Amino acid sequence: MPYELPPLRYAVDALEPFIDAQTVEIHYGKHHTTYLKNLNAAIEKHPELFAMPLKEVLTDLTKVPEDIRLTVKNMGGGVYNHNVYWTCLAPGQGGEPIGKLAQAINKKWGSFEAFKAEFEKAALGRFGSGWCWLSKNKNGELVIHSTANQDAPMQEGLEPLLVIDVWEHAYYLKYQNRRGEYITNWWNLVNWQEAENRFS
Ligand code: MN3
Repeated sequence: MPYELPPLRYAVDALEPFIDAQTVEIHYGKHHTTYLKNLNAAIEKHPELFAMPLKEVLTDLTKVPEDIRLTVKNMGGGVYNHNVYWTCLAPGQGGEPIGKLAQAINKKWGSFEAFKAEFEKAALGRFGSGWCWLSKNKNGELVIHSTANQDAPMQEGLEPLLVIDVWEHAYYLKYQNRRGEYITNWWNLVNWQEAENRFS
């Protein structure tokens, strides 16, 4: 069975005014959907891979036959990373981290404000297209890091908790070159419950 696109948990205009409806429509309906279409088309050549969860495929790409490995890395990462991105957003959210994750953030960075500043720096500093993540390493410690293109945290041995897409297609219609303003507004949509669930 080919991989499927998880439905959006909210309406395309639900993230307004921070992320506009047209951006969500194109980002989810065209970009994300196209990654999925291209991933499925590649895996059709080795359909036994469909039996594995996508996350597992991306965690160990050596299991993927060489003729489709690069396509699976790029297109599969495009699908997986966006799956995480949409669930990390929710209308009427934002505010501060909760639960065990809040404790871990305070322990590592001293305060939510200090964490935010470092996360924003990493998101702004990603040159070109990519993603900025809060992830957990194998020792359960929190890490802020960014990945290029459609690389996924699992390829660095990390477990993703929270992500912002900093490809221009994620913000250009509303913010043009103002990535910093998009990042500032993105905090208003962060689904901390989702991040806490992933952490615990
Ligand atoms: Mn994107």
